[in-house]
Amino acid sequence: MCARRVSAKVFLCALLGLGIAGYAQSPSNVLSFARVTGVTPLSNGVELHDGELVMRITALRDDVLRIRAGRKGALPEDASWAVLPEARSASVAVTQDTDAAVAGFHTGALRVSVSKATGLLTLSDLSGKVLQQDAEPIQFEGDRLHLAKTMPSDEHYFGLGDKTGAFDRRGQAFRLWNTDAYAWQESTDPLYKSIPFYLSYRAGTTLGVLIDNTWPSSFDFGKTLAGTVQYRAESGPADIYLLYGPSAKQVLASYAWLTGPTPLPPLWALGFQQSRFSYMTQARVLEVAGRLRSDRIPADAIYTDIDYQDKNRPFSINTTTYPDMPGMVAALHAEHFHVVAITDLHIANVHYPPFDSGVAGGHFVKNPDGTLYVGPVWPGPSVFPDFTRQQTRLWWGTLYKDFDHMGIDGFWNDMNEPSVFIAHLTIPDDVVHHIDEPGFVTRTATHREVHNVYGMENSRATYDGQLALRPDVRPFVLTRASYAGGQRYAATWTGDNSATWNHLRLTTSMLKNLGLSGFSLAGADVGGYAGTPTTELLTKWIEVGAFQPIDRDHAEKGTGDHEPWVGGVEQEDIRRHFIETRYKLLPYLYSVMEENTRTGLPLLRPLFLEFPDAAPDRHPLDVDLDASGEFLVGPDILVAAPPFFDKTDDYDAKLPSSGWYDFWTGARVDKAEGKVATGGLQPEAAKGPVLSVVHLHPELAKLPVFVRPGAILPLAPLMQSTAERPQGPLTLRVYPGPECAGQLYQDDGTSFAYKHGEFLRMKFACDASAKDGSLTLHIGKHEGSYPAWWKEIVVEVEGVSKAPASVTVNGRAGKVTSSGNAIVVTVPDGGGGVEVVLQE
Ligand code: MIG
Repeated sequence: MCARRVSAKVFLCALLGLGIAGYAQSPSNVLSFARVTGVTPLSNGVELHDGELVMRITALRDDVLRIRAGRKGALPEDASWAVLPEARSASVAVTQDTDAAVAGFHTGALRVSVSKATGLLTLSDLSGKVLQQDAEPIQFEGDRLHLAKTMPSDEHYFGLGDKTGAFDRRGQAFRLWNTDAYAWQESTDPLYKSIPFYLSYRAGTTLGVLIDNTWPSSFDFGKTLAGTVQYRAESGPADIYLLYGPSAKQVLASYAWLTGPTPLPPLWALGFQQSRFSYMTQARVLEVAGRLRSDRIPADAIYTDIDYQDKNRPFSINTTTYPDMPGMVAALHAEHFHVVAITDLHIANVHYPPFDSGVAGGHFVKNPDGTLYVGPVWPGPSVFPDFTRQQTRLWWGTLYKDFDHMGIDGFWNDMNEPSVFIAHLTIPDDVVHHIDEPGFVTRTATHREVHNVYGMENSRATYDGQLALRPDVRPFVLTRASYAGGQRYAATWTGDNSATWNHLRLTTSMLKNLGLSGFSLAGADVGGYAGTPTTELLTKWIEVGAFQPIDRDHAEKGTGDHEPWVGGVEQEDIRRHFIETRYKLLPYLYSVMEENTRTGLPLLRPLFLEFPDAAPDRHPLDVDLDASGEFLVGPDILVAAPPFFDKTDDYDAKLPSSGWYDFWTGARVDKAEGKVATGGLQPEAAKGPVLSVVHLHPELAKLPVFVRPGAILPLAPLMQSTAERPQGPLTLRVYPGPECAGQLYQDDGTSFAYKHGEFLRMKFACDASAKDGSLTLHIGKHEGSYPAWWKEIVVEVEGVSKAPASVTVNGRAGKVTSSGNAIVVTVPDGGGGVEVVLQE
């Protein structure tokens, strides 16, 4: 028999951690995998036994392991909502390492060993560096699961989606239970999403951990029990994936391999989006859209919230206030707006087509006694689709037919935790769902089991429904609730934030953690949802939002207006400038999003992702207070917002290497003082500490933004929407420095033609290493068949004060002008590649 090690400490934590009242499991019900009594080598891993407990550890790749464990000699079902079947079934051969003391194996990258005497698992790299160490063996308490890992004092934890609080999860604890957390605050938990994936990061070495279990669960990073990371699930499988870096970038790439990347979004989704709960009439929608155009605020999307519907019934229209929705959509399209309509998942419990067809198809979840479950939401008594059934998702997709015919471009899936207006806030635990799904054993499941994956399957049904209705158009879905892997179907936002300075600050860590959890397309309501922002707050929020992936201005019913003109012309001018900057940067932003589909690297990045070596001890710079307001936009742009927006004190931003440039002026930033330095074509090599510090003074109209030395940024002429074809040249801003390179990706922005070669890809590189003081810029040839909008490229070499002696373009003399801190050369680009040589 196996030893049953129950620490009273850990047991008590179970009660506290999940807050289950009346929990009185007898300790005799506790089974720990506390010694190894049997070892079965497998070609791709090992299977271990401890009495009735079984644990199988396999290698999907050399750097990705999976651990499954179960009771009664049985492994959990091999099925997943999160992990792609092709990843789950991947396998590599391993070398067995089992000896008298340990059972285990190694791959080309990892070694796993389980102590035969204690059952404790150690994961290390091949040099022996420990990546994860069990503090307690895997433990089952009845149906409950408990894991405990040691917590080195220099280890940091990131991920778990948009959980709020400090960016680093260390010292914090979280519950996974999707919750409509209206007006949540910094300490609120749980929130809307459950993404059981985190990165443990220690001096540049990263391990990703996905625990694929949809039941109510909790992660505790040393809050309850110092020095121990604990995971608990109330039930469900022990099904764990370990993703080795060592770089965080590699872990994110592996996570995208495991759970699927974010599909390439339509270009317009990266434009400015305007929303409110609600524009009460069609006339008001058109008025707001018209004002955006007449005030020349670039914008791409406008949202209709629940009041466009008849009695808040999803898939209906209030024809009194929205008398001609098709006409409205057509008018908005003519003005180059895309329209996103909300379509909540709850269906009114009255006879109307979605209800009647849903009942006929058996698509709504039922009470244990077989009657329809009816709960109150916005339409009043409502019924709830059984989204874990493939047939139900297909039916849900057909509900969009009329809106699709009308030309509505995107759909917003709100309330899908799901939210129900009862004290329990959601569907009761015992309501019966079905899992009826290729790859799963067909069975019923309680709401409690599928709750955390319900919103993701709602957004999946919407996404697939769009694809079925318009196979040639990239869908856009915005979801509030989700689960690991949900990035395959929808963009997301952080729910009902508040119009306060603190909430603007929180967007940075929430969006960083979402990006580290697979969700690159994420935003926070610009201006804050609950409450009315002050003029200054709205201005600053629009400035920061312009650099965040989804840039959507949104507000709650009953609050003052949030649109960019609110507060007067002077404020509007500031805000316009930032939104215009976003539009000029769209070629860069879109190229990063395309890269994301291949690499899993998010658009909004923490500093440590790109600069793991910035601090001498290799701790993640983002955890330092004076860098906590900073974030990267793609690999090259750093937004250095202050740690606290409402403090007007000067602050010292940390730049994670030396030789950065000011994005706004092109000037090089002196690493010591923050003074502007200009120089020749070949910036001096970095001296002294790698990190540089810039002294900054907060100003309402300004947001400090810096560019990495060695970046080449592609910019477009200003447009009022992405539907315009840019008029004028492509601009390449060259920031001389080490590893100087850039890229550009373009396509039609809406269809899947890029999959058949209709894209345009270009690579850029610059070299300032020649001894003669020259700088050479290589503009790559056009790859792919999508035509460029430009015939000329304006090359701006930043941070250069004196005009070069000569310029050649493909070997012929060219003309150069200087402008501010840059020198400018205009070159023709016929697609065959250009070489520009600037000679001092
Ligand atoms: O109970 O549709 O988070 O963005 O405007 C509120 C109305 C329901 C909550 C969403 C919010 C949306 C609002 N919804």
